[in-house]
Amino acid sequence: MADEKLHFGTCTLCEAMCGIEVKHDGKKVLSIKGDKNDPFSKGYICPKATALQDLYEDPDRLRQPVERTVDGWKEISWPEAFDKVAAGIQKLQKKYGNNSLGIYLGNPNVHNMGSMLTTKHLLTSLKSRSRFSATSIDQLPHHVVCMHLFGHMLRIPVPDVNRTQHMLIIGGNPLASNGSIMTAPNMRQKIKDIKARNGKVVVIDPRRTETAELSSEHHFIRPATDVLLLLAMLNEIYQQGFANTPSSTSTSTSTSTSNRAAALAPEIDRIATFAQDYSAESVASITGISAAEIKRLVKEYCEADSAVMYGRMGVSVQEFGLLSQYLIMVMNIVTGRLDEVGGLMFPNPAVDLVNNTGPGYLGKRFTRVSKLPDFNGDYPVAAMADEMLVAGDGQLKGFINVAGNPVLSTPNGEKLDKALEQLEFMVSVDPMINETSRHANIILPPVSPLERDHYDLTFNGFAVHNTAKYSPALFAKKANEKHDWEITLELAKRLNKNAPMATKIERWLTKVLGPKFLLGQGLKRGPYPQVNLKTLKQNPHGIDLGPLQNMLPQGLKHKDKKIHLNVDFYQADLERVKEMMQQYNDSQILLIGRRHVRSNNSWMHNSQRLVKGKSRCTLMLHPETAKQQGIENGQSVNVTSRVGNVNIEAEITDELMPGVVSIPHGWGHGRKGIEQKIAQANAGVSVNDLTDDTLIDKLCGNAAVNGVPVTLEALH
Ligand SMILES: Nc1nc2c(c(=O)[nH]1)N[C@H]1C(S)=C(S)[C@@H](COP(=O)(O)OP(=O)(O)OC[C@H]3O[C@@H](n4cnc5c(=O)[nH]c(N)nc54)[C@H](O)[C@@H]3O)O[C@H]1N2
Ligand SMILES: Nc1nc2c(c(=O)[nH]1)N[C@H]1C(S)=C(S)[C@@H](COP(=O)(O)OP(=O)(O)OC[C@H]3O[C@@H](n4cnc5c(=O)[nH]c(N)nc54)[C@H](O)[C@@H]3O)O[C@H]1N2
Ligand code: SF4
Ligand SMILES: [Mo]
Repeated sequence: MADEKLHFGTCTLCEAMCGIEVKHDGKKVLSIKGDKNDPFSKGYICPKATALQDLYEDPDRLRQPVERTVDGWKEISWPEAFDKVAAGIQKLQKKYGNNSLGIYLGNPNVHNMGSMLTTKHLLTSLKSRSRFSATSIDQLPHHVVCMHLFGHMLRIPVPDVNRTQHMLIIGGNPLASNGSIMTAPNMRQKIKDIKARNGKVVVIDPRRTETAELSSEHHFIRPATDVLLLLAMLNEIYQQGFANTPSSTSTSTSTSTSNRAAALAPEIDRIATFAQDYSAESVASITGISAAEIKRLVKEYCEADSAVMYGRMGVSVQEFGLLSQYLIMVMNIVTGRLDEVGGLMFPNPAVDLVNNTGPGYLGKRFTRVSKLPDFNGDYPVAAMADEMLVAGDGQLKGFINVAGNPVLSTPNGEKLDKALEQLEFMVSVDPMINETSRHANIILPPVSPLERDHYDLTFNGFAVHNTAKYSPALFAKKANEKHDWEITLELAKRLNKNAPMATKIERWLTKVLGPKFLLGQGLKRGPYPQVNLKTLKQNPHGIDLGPLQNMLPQGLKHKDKKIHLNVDFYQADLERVKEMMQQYNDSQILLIGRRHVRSNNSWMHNSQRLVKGKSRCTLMLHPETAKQQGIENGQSVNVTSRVGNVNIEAEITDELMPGVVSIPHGWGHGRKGIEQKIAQANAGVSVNDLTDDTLIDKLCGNAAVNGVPVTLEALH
């Protein structure tokens, strides 16, 4: 057809950064396919990419601000909405103080170029320390470990999956998630490639996942006991003489002669005794992995030509998430796998956030009620409801929620639901009326992904191959619609009239020129002279910047260019491990989460093409566990935890380890007042009505949503 056109862009839904080729007629999407010429994703997309069209067309998506009134939601104009929001915030802060306004930044912020470049203005203008984000139910441990060791929270190494011979995946399911803190489209092919070059992929997971099925080997692990396995593995590395560190090489049986990373770590010798109390035998029964298997895992990992150990959500969001991620990093270092081809390597993105942001800090301040540490100015989400509900000086009375749905996505969602209901003033910057935004007085809706310019500022920093790609918006937004960055800048302007002149100029320039102006500046400061807005526009499929390169020691951000192992800080947490081991109750049934390739956290369930078919919000459990509990397949089960209970259909499968049950997160659209017809018709229940806001990793405040004790009761 004559008026068919092609547009090239990047899918912003998950971390994989897949290139897309959109056929359109200028107004409507005709088809969405993978862009074969994208040097990074090479044509790969998952089923969610086509749902970008559904987000654009969704009749339930708000196009204009709405205000909650006694007669329901009323559309109001943008100027009126901004006036009311600014007045509401100012009134509240005048009455109760600046910190009485809480702010939550949800995950889609980091997938949105405009938000990434302008949110700082909103945060400054709000003058509140009561900040929260999804980081503290996610990758917080990665940030803390990398801040300590390498000197910056974003200097995070990723598996060099394209070249490794041995990959150990602990608590990650990239076949469903498409990878995380490892931007790597088409992990199915990458795992097949590792196996095809006689390499090995080993998965440690309480569920035999899609990834485990494809891998060379899978081991069930009892949820939230990874720290014990990891300690035993570290101990075994030394016991078997595989530690390849400067002072141990002379006695080591390892064939490698130099370990550049370990040589940069002054405290490396202290690691030799770090895990000495944890033999493979001592952890076998609790973890469910035999001592012989632990020893073999270590031997094969250490003997491989190249190898990488990678831990993700399953390990991060549990009670020992931080110590576990530390142990994973330390093992990569002592075995000589850090900053080596086929090991754990540092990406070198064209816009280098590491050199443009602060290094991060842990525990400058603590939450008022539960005394949990902040990280880089963000308090843990697990503390959010208490800060709203517990009366006293500093109590949160108002809330601004930007691109988040914490009622479904944070622990003890039911409690947060109630907390939001009693606030004096709430604003949501969100395109949907959902479980969280339904509590807002005013909702400010941004446009959908196909209507925005995009350059991935976040995930190029975690990519397993260096590339750069910019795409202008496919469709221009309508006159009455706004971008996230426009909403942010307008609020900042109204709330911070006395900002310094430099801030005012930057806000004004961004408003006039758009965030791509800031992107251009970022590229100019970046490491690749050949990458700028002009060359990116000339290369709509993206520019290939080559495989990951060595970055040590120059990539280290500590002034002394050393790796700071911070042994004392992590060693102190072993007390907690000891206690856990002594009190361990192996008869408890433990709850874990799961992801599905057709779902995306809590917000893609209003797309018919993604939710169609059998309900995926089921309680998975092993036949043995089902039998013990008198539960039959398809039966409704009441699942109860310390904080709540849900009724959910049983799906009996030997994919799960006995004694473990799994419910996916992000469902539970059956609450009143939600306006997403397809999601409501496929409501499911929220696993976060069971997860416990007091179950946290005390070392950093990260939520522990894996390994939650529950009881089951079959309903008749
Ligand atoms: N039990 C359990 N809980 C979990 C997890 C788990 O594994 N188990 N995973 C956790 C993880 S890793 C994460 S990242 C969090 C996610 O939790 P959140 O960060 O709270 O994100 P979502 O629940 O996905 O909600 C995203 C919201 O943003 C809106 N939105 C989408 N795009 C945009 C946009 O461009 N602009 C704006 N303004 N809004 C937008 C959507 O409509 C939706 O309301 O959940 C966490 N919660
Ligand atoms: N399709 C889809 N893709 C997504 C998302 C989505 O919701 N849907 N969300 C995106 C986001 S925000 C993120 S952060 C990433 C997450 O990316 P991943 O971390 O790869 O995602 P999960 O599927 O949560 O993988 C966690 C795995 O840990 C296992 N696990 C649970 N408890 C334990 C435990 O105690 N020990 C061990 N060893 N394993 C355990 C689970 O069974 C699961 O297989 O995915 C991103 N991509
Ligand atoms: S894998 Fe992620 S980035 Fe790629 S198409 Fe699917 S949702 Fe989009
Ligand atoms: Mo996440």
